[in-house]
Amino acid sequence: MVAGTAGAHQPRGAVALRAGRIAWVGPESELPSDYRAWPRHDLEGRLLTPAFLDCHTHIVHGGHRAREFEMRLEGASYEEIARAGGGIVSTVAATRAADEAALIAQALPRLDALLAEGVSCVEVKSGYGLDIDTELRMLRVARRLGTLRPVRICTSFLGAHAVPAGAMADDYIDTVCIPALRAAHAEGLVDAVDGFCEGIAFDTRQIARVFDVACELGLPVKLHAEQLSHIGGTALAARYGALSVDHVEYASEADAKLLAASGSVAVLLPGAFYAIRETQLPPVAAFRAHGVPMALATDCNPGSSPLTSLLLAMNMGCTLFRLTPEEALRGVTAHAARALGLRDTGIIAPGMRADLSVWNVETPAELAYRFGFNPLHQRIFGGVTCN
Ligand code: DI6
Ligand code: FE
Repeated sequence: MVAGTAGAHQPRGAVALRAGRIAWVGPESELPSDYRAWPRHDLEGRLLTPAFLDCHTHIVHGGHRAREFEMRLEGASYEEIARAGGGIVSTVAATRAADEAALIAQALPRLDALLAEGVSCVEVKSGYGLDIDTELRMLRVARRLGTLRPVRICTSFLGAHAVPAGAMADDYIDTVCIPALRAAHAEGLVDAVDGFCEGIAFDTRQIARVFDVACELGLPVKLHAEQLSHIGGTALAARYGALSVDHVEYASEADAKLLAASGSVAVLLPGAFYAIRETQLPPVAAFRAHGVPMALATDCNPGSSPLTSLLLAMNMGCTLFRLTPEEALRGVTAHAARALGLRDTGIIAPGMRADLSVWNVETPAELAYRFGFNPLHQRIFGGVTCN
């Protein structure tokens, strides 16, 4: 299949797809003669991008937290709600109560909303079980989602997300988190290991104990770090060669240097910044200056970021964090792929998977500039047109 495409003011481009991979890409005028006789799919000048990847989500969870939204409007902060027994642990109760079918039924509309905007790969975290059974059930559900829709799912084990009510953090790490990680890994359910390093969650020493097990199992790590305060999660993650550090509003210039050296991606989550009305901006200028790749994701979760639009995350990344539209586009494609450790997607180049999105726009900037509008024309997943 050959897809002819271009922006309005660009020369027409062409991409040759074979067996689910990109075989050739370049100006249509230079299309090698071998490909000229192939069936052709004319995109009529539409913009073609790599398929988007949402590299940080919690789409598998039970229930919602609209009441907390009201409480925040009445003046309570995200941290106050968490310390009062709301927040993550309240979603834990709803998730434990939901069986596999119920979790799938609740996650599918969220997944479908992402796919409808050109996403073809979604990272899904556990972390609302905080017991062995429920953590494994969440990850099984995440894997199932990948069989129910044309999408690639990457799983992250997030047992170190919150301390369950009545438990002590260190005890929880020993008796639940680490055994759950080992069991989930044995079942092939874990692509990466994540944690929440924060005053209301786990400190660097506790996260390091989980990361040590990840290393022993040969699993890459990533970390929710420096979201609400600066407690050293970024430096810790860099020491473990993390794929990504996520949120990072409170990260410093020194952290940016460490990330550049470790090759970790800074995943910016403007939906959470917006929803909890954070005022500390992530150090975008330092990330740029030191060459830290920046990704953007929805952080879709029922508390701090009930967002199921990666296009809106791009707009917010530009408007709130002052990313350029090009940085936003890289943030949901090449850099998002890197944040997931994927080397076969995120750019349009020979040998890459034929995961592509076709847009009813003329320029890449149009993707980030509108909000509340979906210009997707078509999604191509593994070389197959999905809609
Ligand atoms: N940071 C987040 O933004 C989500 N988890 C985390 O560690 C929030 C999870 C929630 O509020 O339910
Ligand atoms: Fe998160």
